[in-house]
Amino acid sequence: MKKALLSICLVFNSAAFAANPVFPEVFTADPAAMVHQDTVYLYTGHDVAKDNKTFFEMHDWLVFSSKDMLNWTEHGSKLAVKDFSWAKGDAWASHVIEKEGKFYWYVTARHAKINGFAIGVAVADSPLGPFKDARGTALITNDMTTDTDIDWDDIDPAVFIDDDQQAYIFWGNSKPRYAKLKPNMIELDGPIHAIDVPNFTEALWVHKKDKTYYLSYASGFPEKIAYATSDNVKGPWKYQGILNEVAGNSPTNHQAIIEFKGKSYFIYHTGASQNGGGEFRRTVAIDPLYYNEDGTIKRIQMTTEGITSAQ
Ligand code: FUB
Repeated sequence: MKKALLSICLVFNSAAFAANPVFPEVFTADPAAMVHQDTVYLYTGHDVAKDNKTFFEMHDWLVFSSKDMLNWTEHGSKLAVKDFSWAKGDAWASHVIEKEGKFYWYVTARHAKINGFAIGVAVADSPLGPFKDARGTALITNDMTTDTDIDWDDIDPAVFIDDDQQAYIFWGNSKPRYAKLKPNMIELDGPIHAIDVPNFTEALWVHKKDKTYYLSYASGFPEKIAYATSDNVKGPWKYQGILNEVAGNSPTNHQAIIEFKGKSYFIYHTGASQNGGGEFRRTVAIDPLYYNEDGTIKRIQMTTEGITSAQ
């Protein structure tokens, strides 16, 4: 009996937990994660609204890294709106990707001279920077997309590099869009295309597993994360339904999906922090993501416990 009790304790102690929210001391939103070598780099927005009744207040982006998804190192703020001379505020969702040893950080910010939101890109030689504006101008501005009445339709960049090394940038609010990127990663290469998926709001993310391309996005409002699949990065996309329900206490959501050391992860934000969380005071959470045998994805189960090493 004594022996049995001891072995139960050992098993319990060997399962390390990374509870949600992952970083309880700092309000983080709009996660974008990248695996580089043996490390996960997590890039997030940074909610600094003093109370939860006004609107987003976001000035910079933060970086975290981990070698096991359980223990995280905080690297602090590595890019800010003030690093882009053409921008005047609102450090909204971003995305980082590596190509040929350079790290490109695509960001959303409000343009200082052209009405509306815009997308810019910074570049660095390391995933931790230092990052510098790669162009000195925005890559995408609101006047390049004139098919909506809103001025926040050019937000939430997500970049995907296909097996043939062609890079694509996806983005949008209300209207999902994509365009090819030139090999230099800092210029569009050709026209902007529309994407046909139902009930799209924002927060596109593209990933590939085996031969299937997955396009996930925030749907409706309050937002649920939905997804679609295709055998081509350019579509057409087959709608596959809801991947994640409305997250606690937050009408927005924004996901990153990665595979690391053979396991898949769903990284998102909620307003559920019991330390003053809410719509404009969000925190990043991580839960496991599981595929079905037919390649569809099981509905995410949002938890307080988060992931364990025994996942
Ligand atoms: O964080 C500001 C905006 O809210 C993001 O750009 C959207 O994806 C939503 O999360």
